Formats: sequence, structure tokens, C-alpha cells
Amino acid sequence: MKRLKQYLLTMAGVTVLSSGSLMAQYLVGGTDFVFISSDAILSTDVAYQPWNSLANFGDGSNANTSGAVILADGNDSWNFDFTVPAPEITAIELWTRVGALTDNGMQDFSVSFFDGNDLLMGTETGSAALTASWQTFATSQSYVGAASFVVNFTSNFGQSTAAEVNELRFATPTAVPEPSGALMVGLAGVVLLLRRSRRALAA
Ligand SMILES: [Ca+2]
Repeated sequence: MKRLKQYLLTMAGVTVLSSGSLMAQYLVGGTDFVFISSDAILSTDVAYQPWNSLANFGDGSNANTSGAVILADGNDSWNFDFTVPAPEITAIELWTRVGALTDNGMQDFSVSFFDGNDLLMGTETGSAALTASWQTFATSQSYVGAASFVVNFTSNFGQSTAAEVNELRFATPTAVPEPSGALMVGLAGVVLLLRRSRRALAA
């Protein structure tokens, strides 16, 4: 059985907005969630220092100088535990680290969401490309009230002993303000005035 690497964060201060919008806001590490602990083993390769840090995986920065290089200790699976502020999660976004001597960018992954009773709500899977850009993976269902989740990287593009990933974030719907009643009345008045003006011109 593969040894699991755990990475624990808590999240706070997130504004939960109503759903139903096509727009999204992002839950960003360092602001919306805070690194607590991990038992993953980091690379000691000098080429990857000093940004090789478990906390860098969820620090809100996708810069290569804020990438995390995570060793699997001979295994090829990495697990990360998080706690969530119970927003509605509709997409997972990952930034694969690209560069250095060997590209070990993470590739296949899964994310399992759990409710407040640690019951599994569902598992999402995806396969990332080796590219330095945000890659969005829409979830197959909307996770409302998720209390925790586990990210598991199962493969990468290079050596089987490391997974390189700069950043993780999540998308949650953002409310789009609807026109207020007063504004609608105001617009109706403008339309009425325009019609009257046209009539006056036509007369
Ligand atoms: Ca980072």
C-alpha cells in the first residue's frame, strides 16, 4: 500500500456568495486557507531551493520561485488534506511547475470531498498538461458545504519520485448584482421619454 503524504490547511475569512452566476471567484491559499502541517518529504536538491516548501503549494503564488517539489519517498502517490470554509466549489485549478533539470510536473490527480461528518461526498479526477498556466477542471457536481478534501497526485511527466506543482486553488460562484427596482423604474422612465420625443419629432 502506498504511503500517503498529508498536507493540512485551514481556511477562513471567505465570503460566501450566492450561486447561479457564470462568474467565479477563487479561494486562494495564504488568504482563504492557511498551511498547518504535512508529513510529505521534500526534495533536498540544491537546484530546487529555497522555494521548495510544502507551504508553497497553497501560498497563493504560481511563480516558479513559489513552487513546491514534493518527493514521494519511493512511492508514486501524494495525498494532501485540507479543510474548507464550506463554500460552493465548482472547479479545481492547478498550476503545474515547468522547468529545472527534469520536468516532474504532476499529471493525473484526484480530489475527494468530505462533509462535516467525514462522509465522502464525491471524487473528481483529472489529468493536467505540462504547461505553466492555470488549468481548470470543472467538478462533475457542485460541492456545497464540503468540510474537507484530499488531493492525491498519482502520476507526473518525469521521474516517479517527485511531483512538481506550483499552486492549487478553487472556484466558487460569484453573485452577479441584478438591477435594482429603482433602477428598473428609472430605465422605464427613460424609455417613455424617448418614445414621447419620437412622437414629437414625427408630429
Ligand atoms: Ca505556490
